[in-house]
Amino acid sequence: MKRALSAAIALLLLAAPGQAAEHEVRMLNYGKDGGMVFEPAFVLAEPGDTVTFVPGNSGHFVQSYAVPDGAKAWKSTVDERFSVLLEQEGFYLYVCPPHLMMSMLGAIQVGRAGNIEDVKSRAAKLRPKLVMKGERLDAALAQIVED
Ligand SMILES: [Cu+2]
Repeated sequence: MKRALSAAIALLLLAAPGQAAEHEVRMLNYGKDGGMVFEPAFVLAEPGDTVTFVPGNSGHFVQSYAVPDGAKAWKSTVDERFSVLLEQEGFYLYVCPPHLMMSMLGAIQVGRAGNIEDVKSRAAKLRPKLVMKGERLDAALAQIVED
């Protein structure tokens, strides 16, 4: 039954090409767990989807920290909306550089996360720079959907 359902869903997905989703992530001074956050901090996307970072408060921007091979790194301008078209499958980690110490960071998975090992080794280098709420990085990595 479960398998039949997944097959039906897969068929639906195949039957609807070009239905790229648009995801929105807000940059906030005060999130649900306190402090500066990207909300939601994790987005599960498909190739062709777009993520738009929206400033909810001022002083934030977004810079990629780890991207899959073949994907372009990105960096936005402070206080401006910024969209990223996600064409490359894999796991992406990003940060708000001025608030890195407070673990203002997030992650996006696009399709299969074939670059997990690379992301984990990059994350190990990032972890010591996180003074407060470093567990957010662990939480981001815990979101990796393996298949
Ligand atoms: Cu920030």
